[in-house]
Amino acid sequence: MTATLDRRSWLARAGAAIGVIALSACERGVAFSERLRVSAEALTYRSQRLLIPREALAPEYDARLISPFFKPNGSIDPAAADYVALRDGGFADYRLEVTGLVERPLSLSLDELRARPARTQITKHDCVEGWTAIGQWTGVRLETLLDEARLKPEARYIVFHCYDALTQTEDGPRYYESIDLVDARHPQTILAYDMNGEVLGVPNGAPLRLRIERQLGYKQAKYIRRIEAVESFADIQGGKGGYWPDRGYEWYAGI
Ligand SMILES: Nc1nc2c(c(=O)[nH]1)N[C@H]1C(S)=C(S)[C@@H](COP(=O)(O)O)O[C@H]1N2
Ligand SMILES: [Mo]
Repeated sequence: MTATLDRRSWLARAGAAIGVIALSACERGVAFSERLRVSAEALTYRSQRLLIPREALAPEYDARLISPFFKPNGSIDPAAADYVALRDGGFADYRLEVTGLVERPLSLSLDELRARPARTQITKHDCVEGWTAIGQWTGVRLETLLDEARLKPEARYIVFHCYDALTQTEDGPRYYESIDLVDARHPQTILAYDMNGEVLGVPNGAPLRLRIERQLGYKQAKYIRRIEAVESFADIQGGKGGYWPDRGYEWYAGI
């Protein structure tokens, strides 16, 4: 690749990052100028990170650096009736469905998920709002489940369908997100059921949430109901691959 091309792609990515900043909507309560300042400081760093190979690991931290408070953000207490019923039953009836372009669809209880090899990682969460928090996550690697379900060759993206809806009912559009197979198979991409050594609480996405450590906070789908392997996400909700991407955010939110 020539230097000119490198520079051009850097500018395109920087432009995309600015787009994200300008359109940020999950930043209620923070003055726009403050967001711009905070985000501008992050921009140089973020642009450099974008040049790192996508397979590279995100930094992991010492347990002493775990944030005393990990701010729950976005939905923090879903009110959809199906979620409330599961929560009231201590998630005993919860099943993670793995569907779509797979040879062998899965339906797994939390005990079954916990019986699989677990990965623990201490990483930094980075929300477009301008705050970060370091947390410890334990869960099953997404790749483990995809290999069990056996992806069909046409599968290109993994979609995460969540329980929560902005309207707080089952009828409204529910949160969803999607990632490609490079991120899906990344060693740090896990479905987490524990946070900081304890069972994941409702505010942070119980009973199961995604950790995908090379992307921004809004990609970290909480309250996962179903995982679907697809060839394209054009026909899902707004067609942009995620709740916030449908509302102007970048689909690829690399950090
Ligand atoms: N299902 C669902 N997942 C979600 C959200 C949400 O509202 N609903 N908010 C996103 C945003 S913007 C952020 S910053 C993180 C917040 O995760 P936390 O609550 O553990 O801090 O979750 C992301 N995942
Ligand atoms: Mo966020």
